[in-house]
Amino acid sequence: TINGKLDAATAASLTDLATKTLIANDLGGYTVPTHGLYPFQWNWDSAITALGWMKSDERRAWQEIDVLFSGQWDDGMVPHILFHKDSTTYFPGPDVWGSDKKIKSTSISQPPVVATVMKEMLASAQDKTLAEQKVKALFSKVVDYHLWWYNDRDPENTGLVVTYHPWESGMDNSPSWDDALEAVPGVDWEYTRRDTSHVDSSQRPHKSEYDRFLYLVDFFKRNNFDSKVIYETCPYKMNDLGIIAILHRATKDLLKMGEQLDLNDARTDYLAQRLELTQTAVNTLWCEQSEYFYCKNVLTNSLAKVKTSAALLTVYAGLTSDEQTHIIKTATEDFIESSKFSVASTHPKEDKYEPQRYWRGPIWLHINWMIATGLKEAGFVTTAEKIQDDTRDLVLKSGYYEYFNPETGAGCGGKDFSWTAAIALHWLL
Ligand code: 2M8
Repeated sequence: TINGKLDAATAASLTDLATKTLIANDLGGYTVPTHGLYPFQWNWDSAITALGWMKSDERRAWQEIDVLFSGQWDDGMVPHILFHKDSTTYFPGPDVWGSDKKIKSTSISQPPVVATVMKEMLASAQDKTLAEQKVKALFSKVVDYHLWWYNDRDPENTGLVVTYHPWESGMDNSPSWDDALEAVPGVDWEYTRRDTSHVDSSQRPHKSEYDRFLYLVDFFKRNNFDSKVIYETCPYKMNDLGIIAILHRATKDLLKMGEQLDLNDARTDYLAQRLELTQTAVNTLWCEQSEYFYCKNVLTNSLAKVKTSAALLTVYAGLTSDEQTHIIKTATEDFIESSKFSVASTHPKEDKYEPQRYWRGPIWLHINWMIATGLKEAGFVTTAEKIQDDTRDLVLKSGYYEYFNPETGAGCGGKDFSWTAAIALHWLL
């Protein structure tokens, strides 16, 4: 790159490739993350992917969100996977999850970035009439979704929602979950994974983790997806900084969209109260000694003291005090300086850092976009631009892979990946 910018011909060919990647992954109204490895609609992938569609087809971008909400449960939950069509290339499929909804789905959600994405789509839309019409039609569904997070996952008004599954965090095998997962039994039945037939097993979670992931899936089914019972008895309950930060930011963005289009109702006042609770409660995840935010195992009331990039999202969420903002900015720079490419998902100096094993080290472009967005808004433009330049270099070097090795910049996991292409279109090109 020249001064971090691409020459016009390179930018045009990368734009073309990214657009073609989305088209190739389009199954008619929803986009799979990549064929084979992930053959369904994933919640936060879809939201991020809509940002990419905005560059070539605004109607198709809004349709992505419409189709995502077509799978919303009556209680407001938007599932983490919608199994629109059968596929044999992924495990665990709809039968293992066992939910009985009109559109088959999983029974957990994923980081709720969708309202933030919609706000960006509204702001950047060429077709404002379409955008406003879509936001108006979707608004109460998104409010329902956010209310579900706060009421279902924080019924005691602690200010911090809980998550019941590492797959819900989207950061599947982050070292933040290691201790909490140890207390979860493994399943005692045989199963065949599909992920390791698409991707080298050295880049995927271990069997010991899958055994526990599946135990939890089974646990939800055995308890008939009963929110109250699961809240009281789930053997895995975490305060995940990723979900908490993304939800907080998205709730603020939702309220701003509502104000902008005059869509406020009494329920938005309630969401504003929830924001205040989180703003205070997040400090229970702050460790004074190490000057860092950590996820918390709610069942043992202990912080998972491993430095991951999820904590860097607190600035993007606007959850930090002025002092904490500076500390997290410095911590982000430390992440950046500790590997050739940034931002590693686990700090490279951590014992548990593994540069190519999924969420234990590799770089994910949508996380980079969120971290950099937060820093830029907080006035740290140089650091934000450094992240953006690194991200561009990764795409230039390796293309639209699922995630990237922070030491070598090599692409890992699935190829021709939707959210990677979408972030390039939205932010890099
Ligand atoms: C990964 O998670 C799925 C389960 O949801 C899997 O490994 O099978 C995660 O990276 C998650 O964040 C992502 O949404 C999904 C599809 O890209 O893949």
